[in-house]
Amino acid sequence: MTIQRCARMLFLLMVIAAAPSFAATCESLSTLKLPDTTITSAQQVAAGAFVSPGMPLPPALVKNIPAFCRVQATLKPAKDSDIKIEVWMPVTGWNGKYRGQGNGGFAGDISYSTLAIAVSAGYASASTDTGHSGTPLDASWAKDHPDKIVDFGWRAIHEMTVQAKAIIAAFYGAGPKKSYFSACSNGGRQGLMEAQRFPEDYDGIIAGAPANYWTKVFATFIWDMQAMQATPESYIGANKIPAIANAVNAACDADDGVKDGVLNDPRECRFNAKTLACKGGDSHSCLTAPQVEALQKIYAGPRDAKGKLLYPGFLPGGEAGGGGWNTWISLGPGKDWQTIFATGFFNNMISVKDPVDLKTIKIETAVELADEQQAKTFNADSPDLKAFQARGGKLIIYHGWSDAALPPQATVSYYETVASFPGLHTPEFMRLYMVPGMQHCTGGPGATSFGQFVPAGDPQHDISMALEQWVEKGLAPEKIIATKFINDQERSEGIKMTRPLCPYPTAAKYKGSGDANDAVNFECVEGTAPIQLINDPAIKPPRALHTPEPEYSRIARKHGIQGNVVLSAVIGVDGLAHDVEIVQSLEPSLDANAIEALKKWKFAPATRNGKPIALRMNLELNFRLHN
Ligand SMILES: [Ca+2]
Repeated sequence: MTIQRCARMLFLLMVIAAAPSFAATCESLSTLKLPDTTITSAQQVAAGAFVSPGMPLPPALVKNIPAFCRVQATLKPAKDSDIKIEVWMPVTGWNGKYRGQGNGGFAGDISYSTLAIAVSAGYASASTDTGHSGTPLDASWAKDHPDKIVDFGWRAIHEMTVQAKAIIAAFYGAGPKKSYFSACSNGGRQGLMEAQRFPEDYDGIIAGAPANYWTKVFATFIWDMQAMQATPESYIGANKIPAIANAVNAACDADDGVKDGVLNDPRECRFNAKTLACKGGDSHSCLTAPQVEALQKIYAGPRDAKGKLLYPGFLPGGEAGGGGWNTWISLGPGKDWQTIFATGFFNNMISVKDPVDLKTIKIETAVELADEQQAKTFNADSPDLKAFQARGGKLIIYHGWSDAALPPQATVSYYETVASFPGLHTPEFMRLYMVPGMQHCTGGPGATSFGQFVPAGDPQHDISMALEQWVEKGLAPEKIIATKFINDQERSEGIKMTRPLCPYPTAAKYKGSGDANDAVNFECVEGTAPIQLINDPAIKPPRALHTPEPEYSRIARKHGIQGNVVLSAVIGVDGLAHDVEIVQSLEPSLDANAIEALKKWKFAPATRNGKPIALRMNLELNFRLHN
């Protein structure tokens, strides 16, 4: 072989080796074969020329959209599946990343606005209707369609992600280097579902106000509806909301050091609904006795016949305004969104022999029915994020303290269950930001813009950029600066205030001097409010089988020290105590002896739905001197 021929061969080989990086044309993707997938259209859309088939997009948003390849496909992973997806890919300037979009409420639509924002910023992106067509408030499609319920519950987002990555790889000749998911509400639940069930799908996930204890959330809606409709006089209409908001602020606003209409941590607020009781006749500025009772129940949260808490209630603060109680709780009997969601879920996704009356069903029965039939499909409450942690995934959760749709304390509880799960090191891969004065996902009296929907420019102000910096550069997010605009609809009018969002368990505290509208005058300090952990009736606590007593120390005996040491420990599936920590100390030598004794204890481990699980719990060891 001559040298020349050899060189030619080498050149040919190089061309062949380089072939996979040759991009396909957009139109040629219509013949792409993927499992359970029919590509219905693949067309290039010129810059600024996209016309939304649904609600028109704001012209300013459309103008920014670059030329992109629009792929529409229908996925059919199960017999009755009909999952529509769209994948949008910028023709030039792709940043090498993929962004999956989520859905609020009962979904039912492709989210064109979020796709537009993503491609405008250089991402390839995908959105799905999750397998049915309808408004986010409509669940009628679900009746007698178990496959479609599963698609909506978890399958559609996963299938969308897998097929979108394949389509991206076919178009550009290489798949995405990094994949991200960011969504709120039901979308937050979708994000946690991905982290728990399909940890390989995303490198970074933002789960906003997650509806991840789905079945319990819907039972909570029923509880509120029953509280509001207990008697014809119980319903608290929108006309009374300003009075409640004012009374709450009068009682608690100043407690955090700044009178700004925002409660930094509403768990600290001891607002008594009775202070609003009408003294003379009924008026907009007071509550009747049945209304006081309704308000107390909504704060207290759903409880069984014995008074045991089934799920955290809603918190005082941020009631006023369009995204607050007016929409979710007080829009009118049968009209408020909590009632609409509860009715949609129970009428269409729960099957019962005899029709149930949601106005009278026992709340524990509602929880039981929902758990039995739909917990497996909908609840994204597993704290076991070991696979997600191991693959280097990063998770950021946020939740507004003034959320009137999904009780914020449930998200704190979820964070705590993950933080105490054996084998997980949450600082490495998870952050929670509780947002003071934020209603559902956005809006409210607090500083509520931090890049969760509209890009905010830099990782210090933009939660998505903070996540990407964490994934790509290993720089973990600390505080994030949130902004309150003078007019949240028209940002060009200027900034009203900035506030830090602090990584839980820290919270923002005013330093005591300086402009309270400037984030620099706040610091992140450890919060002190008690945590309300969710009771899961499916969990049976560990049972102690063998409990050798702790030894007295000579010094403690000499000084006659008696009392209790409280320890916190994870009782593993092996029936032994791990990660033992002191919760309440008595005396150093006795503390040490208590830990030693506990390590010898043997337990029947906790179970969840009959399967052994590890569970962190508090244990009390007594030291009593006998004569
Ligand atoms: Ca305040």
